[in-house]
Amino acid sequence: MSFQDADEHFSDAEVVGMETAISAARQGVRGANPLVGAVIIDADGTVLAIGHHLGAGTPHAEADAIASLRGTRRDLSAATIIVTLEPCNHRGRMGPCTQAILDAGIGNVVFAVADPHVPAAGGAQRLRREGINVRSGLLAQEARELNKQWFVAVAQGRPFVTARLAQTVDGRIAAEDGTSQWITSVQSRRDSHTLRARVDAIVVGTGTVLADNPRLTARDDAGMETAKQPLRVVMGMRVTAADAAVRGAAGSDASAEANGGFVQLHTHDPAVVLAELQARGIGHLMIEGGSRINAAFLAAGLVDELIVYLAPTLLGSGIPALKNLGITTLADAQQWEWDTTTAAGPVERMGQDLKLTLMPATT
Ligand code: AOF
Ligand code: ZN
Repeated sequence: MSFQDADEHFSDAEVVGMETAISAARQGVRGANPLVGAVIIDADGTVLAIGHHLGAGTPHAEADAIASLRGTRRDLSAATIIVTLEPCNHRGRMGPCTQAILDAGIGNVVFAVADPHVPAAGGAQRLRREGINVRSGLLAQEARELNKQWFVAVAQGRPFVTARLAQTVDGRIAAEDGTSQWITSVQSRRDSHTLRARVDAIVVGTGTVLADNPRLTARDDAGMETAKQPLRVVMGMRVTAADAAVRGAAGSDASAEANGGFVQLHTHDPAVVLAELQARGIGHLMIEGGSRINAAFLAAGLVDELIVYLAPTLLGSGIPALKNLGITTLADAQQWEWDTTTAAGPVERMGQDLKLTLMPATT
């Protein structure tokens, strides 16, 4: 049953409210969760609160907006909460927002697009059942645009996939002799650790394990493991040595180990890796190389976000960021676009480096 109704009427204040909610959503970071914004307006259109979701594991936009009203003890039965996504109806890491809206006594809900994520869906129905006036479809296209790759990943029933490349201007991730520490700046590496702490899992190929022996943990500036750790995944047939760092080095933080963990998947097929990780409840996967794994996911069209740390250096030879994508003529080039949907923008300075964020171009 769909609540998308093209004939729905919205006031000018609601339209402006939704525009504000979309702008607020841009403050967030995409990943397992979409970018979401929420605005609460009074019956006369006065904005009472603005909230946004910062990313998986943090309060949802509705809860953020409602929290900023705490202590005002206002009757909100004539107020409207305007959200860029249907309020969730489940208890995942957060939520359910339907309950937060009911508890706050807000009488009206306007949202842009339905939540296609099955466990979270059904919010509109629940709110209606509880007597709340619910309308949807306002600026639906703009709201969908904000999270278009997230909608693709949810529709395909797989994790959201970020590929991270750290390379020279000429696209090399190591020199001819294999040296690769460090191509990018300390700021880029710090940012990479922030990313590692945010995702649910990181995958590398067996070749990277053999060449670099990475730990794949998220660490702070002092080299200490952060509280939240990703699952460390190695894909490929070759054996990961018993003493490989990725298995979890002796002396590493026990609590971090507990929420991280290690698994090897004996496959070269990205789709198999994603299916396995989806089954394990992974919502956001980051690919950290090497060139063969990067290319395999890209060639399969299974990358939702590309983050490139670009160092102002040249190697001219050495290991390329990507192995063959199977493209032989320009007309077949993969089309990507700069990600202009977030407040951070598609280009950021990371010390001497540039951090570029891209998403697949809409065809
Ligand atoms: C909302 N408001 O701001 C967001 C929603 O793991 P959780 O608890 O954070 O739930 C994640 C799911 O909730 C996500 O997949 C999507 O369906 C929805 N996101 N919902 O009501 C929000 N970020
Ligand atoms: Zn929610």
